[in-house]
Amino acid sequence: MTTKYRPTLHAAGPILLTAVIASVSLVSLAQAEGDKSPACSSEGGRAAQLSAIASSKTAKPSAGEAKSEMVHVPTGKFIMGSNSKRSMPNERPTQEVSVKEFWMDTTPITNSQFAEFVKATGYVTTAEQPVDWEELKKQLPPGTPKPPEENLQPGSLVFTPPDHPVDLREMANWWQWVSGASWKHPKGPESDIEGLDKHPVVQISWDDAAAYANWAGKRLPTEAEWEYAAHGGKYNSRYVWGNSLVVNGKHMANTFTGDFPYRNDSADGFSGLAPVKSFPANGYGLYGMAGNVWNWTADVYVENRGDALVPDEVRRVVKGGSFLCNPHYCESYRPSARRGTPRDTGSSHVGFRCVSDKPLS
Ligand SMILES: [Ca+2]
Repeated sequence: MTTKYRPTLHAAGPILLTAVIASVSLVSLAQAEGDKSPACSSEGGRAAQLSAIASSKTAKPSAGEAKSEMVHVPTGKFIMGSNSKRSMPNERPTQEVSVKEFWMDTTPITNSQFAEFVKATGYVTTAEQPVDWEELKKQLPPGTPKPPEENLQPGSLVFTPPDHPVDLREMANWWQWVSGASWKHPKGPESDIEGLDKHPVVQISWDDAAAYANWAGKRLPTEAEWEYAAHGGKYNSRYVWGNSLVVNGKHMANTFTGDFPYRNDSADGFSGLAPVKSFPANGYGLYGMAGNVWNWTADVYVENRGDALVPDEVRRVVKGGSFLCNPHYCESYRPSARRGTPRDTGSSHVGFRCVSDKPLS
C-alpha cells in the first residue's frame, strides 16, 4: 500500500521560514507553502554578498582550485517529464526538449571542494547568517507573530527521524530547525565534517550553490539539462539504470530503505549520506544522479508545466531525490521527479553540482 501524494505537505525540501516559526505555529507551515505571492524574496544582505564575490578578483579560481572531474553530455533531444500514472502530477505533461551539449561535474560538490571555495573567498553561507525578520515576515501570512529570537539565529534544517510511525502529511515530524547547523556542522553544532571529505556538501541554499558555481567559472544546470543528463542516454526505463530498484541483489542508489521516516534498515549500505561514487555511474559517467542528495538547478519552480505563467519565484527546482526517498513515499530518485525548494533553504539532503558550456582544463 502506498501513501497518497500530497504535494503541499510533502515537500522534500522544507521551508526555512516555516521551520523558523515552527515553534510558534505548525499551521503556518502549510499556509506559507501555499503562498504564491510574488513579493517573496530573501535577497538583501545575501544579494550584496553574491555581488561582492562575483566582482572580487580574489574570488576567481586559480590553477588547481575548483578543479573537478567533468564529463561531456552530447547535444540531443529527449522527452522531459513523465505521463506515467506512477509518477507525480508535477512531472506532467511531457514535452520534447532540445539540449545543447555541455559538460557536467561527475559528482555533487563535496565537502572538500566546498571548503576550497570558502577558504579562497571567505564566503559565509545562508545557514551561517541570522534570519532577517523584516525580510522573513514578507513571506509569511499577514499577522504571523515574530518567533523567539533563538529561532532567528543562524541555523538550518536537520533530518531528525522519530522512532515510531508518524503522520506523513506533517513534515515537522522529521525535520527540525537546529541553531548552529551549517555545511560545517550538518547535524548541528556538535557535529562536524571530519573524515567526510568525499561526502556531498549539504545545508547549502540555492544562493550558496550559485555563488560556488560563479567562483568556479561554471553555472548551475537547467532542469532540462539535469534531467537529460540523468538519463545517461537511456530513455525507456523507470530509473537511471533500469526498471528495478535492486539489480542482482545490489542497490543502485542511496535511498531510504525500510519504513520512512522511523525505521531505516540501511539495506543499501547507508542510513544517511553516502560518499560520492558509492554507487555505479550512469551512461554518461555521472554519479549520484539518483538518490543521496537532491541537486539544485537554475530553474525557477513551476508546479504544473502546463501552467508556466505562474512561476514560483521563491523556489528553485531540485532534482534527483535523496537518501530520504522511499518507494512508498515519493520515489523521487527518477530522472523526471522534481521538487520546488525555497532558494534560501538548506537541509540535510540537498546538494548541487555544476555544468559548463565548454570543457574546463
Ligand atoms: Ca540508504
